[in-house]
Amino acid sequence: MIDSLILQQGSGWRAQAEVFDEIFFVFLALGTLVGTIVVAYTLWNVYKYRDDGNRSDEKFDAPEVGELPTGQGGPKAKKLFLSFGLSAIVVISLVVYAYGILLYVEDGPDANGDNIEIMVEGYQYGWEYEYPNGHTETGEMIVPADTRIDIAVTSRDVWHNFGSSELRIKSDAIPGDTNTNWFSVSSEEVQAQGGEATYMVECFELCGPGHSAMEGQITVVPQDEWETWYEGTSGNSSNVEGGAGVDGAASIDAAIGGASA
Ligand SMILES: [Cu+2]
Repeated sequence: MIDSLILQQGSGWRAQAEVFDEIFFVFLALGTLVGTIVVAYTLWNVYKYRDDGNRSDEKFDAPEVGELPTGQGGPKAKKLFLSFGLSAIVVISLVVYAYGILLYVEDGPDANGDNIEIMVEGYQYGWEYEYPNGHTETGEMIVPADTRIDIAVTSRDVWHNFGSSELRIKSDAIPGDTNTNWFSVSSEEVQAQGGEATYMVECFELCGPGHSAMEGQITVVPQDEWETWYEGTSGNSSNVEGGAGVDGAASIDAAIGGASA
């Protein structure tokens, strides 16, 4: 069963968390490398040009205030252009790399129409999710693994911000406006978390006295389990306590009661 899940489309997709972790690592590694070189070169020059008591002022061609150290094409100019050139190469490479990878985050993986669209509505103080069949859940969003989940985030009262730190997703929830985002959790990850992957949802926009308690949860279950649960949701039934009748759904419904309290 696990093998068939791994072969599902989507298991090869990169999660936003993976992409952002890679960008973070690349910037950290490059920053450390450049920083080490710059500090080492500085220290080497401090040592090389130290005052050892044998100064010869006649040979020293110091730049004056307001003067660019061109050195009339001498070694000073070479160092200046080498330093600018290397910096430009590093910065431009990082811009091109980060922009390319962020385009993937923007568009998301190609789901061939098999994605699931969920409306997320923030309110003081909680989250309500509406599924394509009209079913609504409060507090806990239950989604299948290996599936691209598209969320359309809005608010019914004041400004909120729907986000999950672990999934690295975050969208403004603004009344009268809709912001879209996506996420996908692989079945390997669901298996690794014991058959049900959970991610904390928080409000990231100060929205009133209950803001700090405005939490929710994203629960990712295997696809077949999710389909059984979803078939049991009859369109407009809202927050049926323990009514889904699936093994996984019993704990799911119990959690809803706790999260929306
Ligand atoms: Cu809020």
